[in-house]
Amino acid sequence: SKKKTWSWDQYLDEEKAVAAPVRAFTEYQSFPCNKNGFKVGMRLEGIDPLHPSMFCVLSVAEVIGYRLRLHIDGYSECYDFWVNADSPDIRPAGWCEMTGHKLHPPKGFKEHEFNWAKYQEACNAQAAPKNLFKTPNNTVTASKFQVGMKLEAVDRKNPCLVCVATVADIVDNRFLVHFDNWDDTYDYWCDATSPHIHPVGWCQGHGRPLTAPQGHPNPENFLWEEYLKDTGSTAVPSQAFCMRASHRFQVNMKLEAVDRRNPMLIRVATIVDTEDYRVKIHFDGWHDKFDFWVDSDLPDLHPIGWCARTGHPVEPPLR
Ligand code: MLZ
Repeated sequence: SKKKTWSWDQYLDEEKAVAAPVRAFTEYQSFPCNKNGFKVGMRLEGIDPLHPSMFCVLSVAEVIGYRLRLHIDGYSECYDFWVNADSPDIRPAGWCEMTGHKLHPPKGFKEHEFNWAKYQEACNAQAAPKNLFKTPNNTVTASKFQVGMKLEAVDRKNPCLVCVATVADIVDNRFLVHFDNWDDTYDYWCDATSPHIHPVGWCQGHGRPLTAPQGHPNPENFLWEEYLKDTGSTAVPSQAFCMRASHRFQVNMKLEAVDRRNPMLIRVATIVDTEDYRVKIHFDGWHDKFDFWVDSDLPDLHPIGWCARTGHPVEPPLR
């Protein structure tokens, strides 16, 4: 018997459902305009998702459609992760040296003994050509965010906390938010339009508690004025913040979403709840207990037809 191929058109028809409109998606979620040119074995540099302050030596372990599984050289495969081919988190070999970033070498190498040319020769591997990487299109206007400046930021691992934070790094139009006296596992990259960041004094102005730096001698009575003086730092100017408008997704809209328990899979999904900057994702046919909230601009959400267009399998609803 011939297996009928699953189709979005037929499914939307049967379910009397609507697709999330393409205009609701960001550039990094929508249909790409180039092909994924990365090949298995190519080497590159990129952000370690578990340590966002670190740029590591990576190799392409798998390519499916517009996505890549990346391996952190010298470390266990359990740290492999998936990105889209246009991810701003990946850079060509030599980028760290060129931009004054520290490159975390493969396990077994000392920091200063790593050399790309020698490493490629030793691995008999090719560096991913520069033209495969997305080039930042926005002519980077001098941002008012500068390294070392302080701000108040949502701890995205503990989203009810707004904490004392510092701009720790800047690349193109994005900067790294680091929480004072915490390790880098809470760090995240964002831009000036992020809803998670606020100027110094925002908590006080909004009657919300501000979490002081870890180990602060008097966390209940944290005073910015004193802290800025003690740390010899300045606040990010409040005009630097320009929070984006809320998203345009609505409940019941259908889309394609990466399964975060098995991130090589993209599933047919529905938006089941919304907040201004977040959506709750449900995988069609699966139990509600697997539903989860994500930022609406997560690059793992795509319009219907994205998989078909980019040559990626899509997991149809469970029946
Ligand atoms: N319960 C956690 C909270 C950490 C908050 C860090 N914020 C940057 C802990 O104490 O480890």
